[in-house]
Amino acid sequence: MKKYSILFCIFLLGLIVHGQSKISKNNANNCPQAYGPVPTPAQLAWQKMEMNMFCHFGPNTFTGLEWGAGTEHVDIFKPTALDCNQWVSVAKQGGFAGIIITAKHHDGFCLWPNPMSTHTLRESSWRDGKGDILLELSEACKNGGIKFGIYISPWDRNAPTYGTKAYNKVFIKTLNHAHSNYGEIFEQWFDGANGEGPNGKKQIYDWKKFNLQTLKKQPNAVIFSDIGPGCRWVGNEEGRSGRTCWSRLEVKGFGPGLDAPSQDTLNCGNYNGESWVPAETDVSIRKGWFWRESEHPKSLQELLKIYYNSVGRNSLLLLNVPPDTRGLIPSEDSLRLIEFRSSIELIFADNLAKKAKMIKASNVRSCGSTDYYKTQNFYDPHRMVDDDYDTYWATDDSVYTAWVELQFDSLQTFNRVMLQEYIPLGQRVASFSIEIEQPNGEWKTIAKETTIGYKRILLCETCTTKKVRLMIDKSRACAIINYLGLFLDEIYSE
Ligand code: FUL
Repeated sequence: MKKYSILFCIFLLGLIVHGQSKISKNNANNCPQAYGPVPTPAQLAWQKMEMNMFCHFGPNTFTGLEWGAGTEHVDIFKPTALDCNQWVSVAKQGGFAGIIITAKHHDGFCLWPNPMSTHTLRESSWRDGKGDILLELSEACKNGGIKFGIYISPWDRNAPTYGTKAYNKVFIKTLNHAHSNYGEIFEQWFDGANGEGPNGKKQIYDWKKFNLQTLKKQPNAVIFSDIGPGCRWVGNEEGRSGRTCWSRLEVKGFGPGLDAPSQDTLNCGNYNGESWVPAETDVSIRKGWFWRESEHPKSLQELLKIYYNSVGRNSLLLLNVPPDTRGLIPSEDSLRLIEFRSSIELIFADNLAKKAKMIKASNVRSCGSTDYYKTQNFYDPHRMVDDDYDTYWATDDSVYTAWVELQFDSLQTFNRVMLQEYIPLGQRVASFSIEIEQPNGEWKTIAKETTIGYKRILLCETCTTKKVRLMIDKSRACAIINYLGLFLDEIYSE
């Protein structure tokens, strides 16, 4: 009996030791654990796209209206030289990773032969009713190696069933059709707008079913609405994300449209939001969303400001570039986009932080394993200046306040600081600042901000120094920073 008890004890001990070695093997590098809500793989891939192009195109392109009435004759839509490959080539030259097209705007006109509507390209005389812009654009995107997304307005001023329960079914079938025939859709855009007014038709949208239907056919689609679930409206159409911008949002009790949180909340997110719903900044390159002969693209300076206020503030930029009545993007817009892209490339070509002869930190997370990067710690602050997204400087679990100091051999001149938090593990930093050493040896704070998130670009005075510090003044869990850049922008001036 005693012999069996001893054997049993040895067996139990074996199980425990085996379990422990498994745990330490799984976390040999003492990886930080996720904090709060985190992005799904689709949301992360979406955030990394950084800039996408929006194309508002439809009857309004021909009438000059912003909101069509839904009574426009189908033959009004008659592009003379449509070429979706041209849109894709403009998008690529402008540095956009995807295109989102208004497949159906508020006037209800469908840019594809939607079987649920009689107000589509099929009923028009354009190309003898055989036209399908979703098909042409999705193929052009595929061939050009960029992603394809669609905007479908729930508000429909043409659908006879709008304002009745039956409309939700029509809308779900509309989604089903658009999501089944054009390959992978990276983003589904649900506009919350409804201009029916007090005496207009009232539609109670079944958002839950709209989302479920979308994910049924397009499981990787990021769903945009005022409150997500994939990404949220930034709260304005001026191209401005909040200076404080959490990717977290409190969605319980809220809905898109009239039930949305305040525009300020959408702009900044919620400190304690239970869901990961990052901000998307939608803004037009021209005054209106649809092309009009009388309007022209924004200046390079205006576009750079939008870039800094969106991509530079933890938001994705969705820039609307509307095709004209030919079905082409005018050359004044495409030339502006080429300037825009090359300016961004020039500004961020040379990360001065890489030249630092020493980068030291007040705390570096301890790492059990030495075999990965051989001599250096896995979480060493140098990880912030390598080009690997998945390596980072991290502090120990109990450390919420820390600093990193870069020391250079020679004086460096910069006026932009770029930072990235490793968001696959959540958003943590709530307050940080940048300091430089002055010629008299004293330190000076040149920026004091709150959130970082996926990407933060600070615009500061032009500084020349040999020492720069990033101060994490408050992190909500151990700090995890995967990028630090110092740049000199000689193009944009505020
Ligand atoms: C708004 C719409 O009403 C505008 O026409 C435009 O489509 C913009 C992107 O969203 O809510």
